[in-house]
Amino acid sequence: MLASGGMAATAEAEENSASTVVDTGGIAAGMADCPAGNFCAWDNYNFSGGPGVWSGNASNYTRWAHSGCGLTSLWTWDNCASSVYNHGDHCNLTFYDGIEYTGAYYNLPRGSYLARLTQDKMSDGGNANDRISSHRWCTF
Ligand SMILES: [Ca+2]
Repeated sequence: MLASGGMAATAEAEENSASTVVDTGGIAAGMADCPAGNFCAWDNYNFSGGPGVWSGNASNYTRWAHSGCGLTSLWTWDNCASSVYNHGDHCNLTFYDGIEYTGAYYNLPRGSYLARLTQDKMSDGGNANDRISSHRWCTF
């Protein structure tokens, strides 16, 4: 009896888990545009608008054009990202407010993503939205 009850509870938990995946299908769809081995950024929340895709370090986002970022970013990725995904194969990643890996930063573990950067604080306590100007792999 106990074992049977336990199994039922497990099956129910799996169903709940599956329905959660369905609810976030839109998010997963955007994230699927980020190929394995890369760090990706989108100019809107929930992985929409982009992505910018980087397999290596990027010391200065003004060198990476993206029309969706508009005039305030001079049509580059500088100070533009609103959601990000570390889809790297083997490393964590740090992104920075300043170019050349300077200023406030945020440590993003491998496999982690941030769907709405207004909700994530950088090292100076300010939120991370529209601030990223460089990133580097394997920093922590
Ligand atoms: Ca910045």
